[in-house]
Amino acid sequence: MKLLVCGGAGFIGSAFVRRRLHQTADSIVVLDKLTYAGNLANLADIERDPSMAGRYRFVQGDIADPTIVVKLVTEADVDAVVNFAAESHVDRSILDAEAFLRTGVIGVHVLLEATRALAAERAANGKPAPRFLQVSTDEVYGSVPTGQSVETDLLAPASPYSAAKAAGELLVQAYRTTYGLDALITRGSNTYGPFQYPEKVVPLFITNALQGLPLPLYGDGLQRRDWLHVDDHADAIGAVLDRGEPGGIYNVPGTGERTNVDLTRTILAQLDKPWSLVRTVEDRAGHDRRYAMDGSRLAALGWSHQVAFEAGLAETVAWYRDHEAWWRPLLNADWADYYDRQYGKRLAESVPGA
Ligand code: NAD
Ligand code: TDX
Repeated sequence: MKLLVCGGAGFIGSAFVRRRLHQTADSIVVLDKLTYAGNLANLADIERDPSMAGRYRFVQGDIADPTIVVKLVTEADVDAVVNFAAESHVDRSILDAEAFLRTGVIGVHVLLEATRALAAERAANGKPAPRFLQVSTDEVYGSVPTGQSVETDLLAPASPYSAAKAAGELLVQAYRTTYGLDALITRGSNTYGPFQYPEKVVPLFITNALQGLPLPLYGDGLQRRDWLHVDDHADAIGAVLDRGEPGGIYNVPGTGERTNVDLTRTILAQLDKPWSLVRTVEDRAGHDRRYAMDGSRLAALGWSHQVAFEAGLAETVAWYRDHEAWWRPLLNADWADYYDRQYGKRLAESVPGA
């Protein structure tokens, strides 16, 4: 297949591109705006590998820019568009939501329009319809006090981030219903692994601990997340792209729930660092207590987890320990500004972690 992968220079997108080029004969164009979270270093190993480099091309651009999107979707006659592009950090959406809506709603609309035009062209030429896969999140369900979310549940997003993701999804579903677009959605769980920008809790706590800096744990730390290794997430998206029912929505669960306190203890133990680094700080506004999803629809496509949580986390901790050259340059002036806005007051008012 000939794929357009939007947001392919980010954490999960780059894993998808790497694994897809390894596992298939696909050719891939990556369209990425290279926001603070996009990083060409995430794709450097592909450019160095002759078995993959010839089937890969990078284009810098915005999914909300119709000129570039029409060129890469409609004129390039792709077989599928896989959209990872988004502003992806809940805390930043609470500080300022505008970019989340621009990319998550307008950007998704631009991609859908270009894919709709391509579908019409292909239908006129008797060619198969292009697929559209929107990478979404468990956060669209909102907090789930008990049980597990199934794909038919109502959406109840709580943060500006998850509201933008839900809005993008609803637009995708509307294009499926109104125009018959072959559009799919995956809802992935909290993802961890190498190449994750250090704002998210796993890389933040690892890199802070490595530097002897405090670990800011929000509220009581008893919020629960179901952790999914990035390679498993990437392969699940591949399985849905290859074998998903037209119009299908698929949960991608992790391997088991953990509280943030448990997660923090495991990270510290793997780094041989003391609990005294942990600071209890003011909670995230609107903080979802728990996410949990049922994965039987995806399992029916033949996908299963390959990475157990403890092994995956140990490998991730080791990766950050060995790849300071990757993360250190990310801690620049923009990072310092964000860190101060997000954690300055919180840390000044913090107490030792319970
Ligand atoms: P990320 O922030 O690491 O990467 C996002 C990428 O999108 C970056 O490379 C960025 O430059 C690019 N991008 C942002 N706006 C763009 C635009 N307007 N045009 C083109 N490119 C743009 O995010 P991630 O963690 O890899 O997440 C990827 C996707 O998966 C997102 O849609 C996110 O909502 C979803 N998701 C993430 C998780 C998780 O735990 N990280 C879990 C479930 C779903
Ligand atoms: O400094 C912190 N302290 C803390 O206690 C940070 C950054 C987070 N946390 C807590 C908040 C959450 O309960 O850790 C948990 C995980 O936080 P994040 O890493 O920010 O992830 P989350 O908000 O759960 O969202 C993630 O999973 C779903 C991704 O960022 C989203 O893109 C994805 O959709």
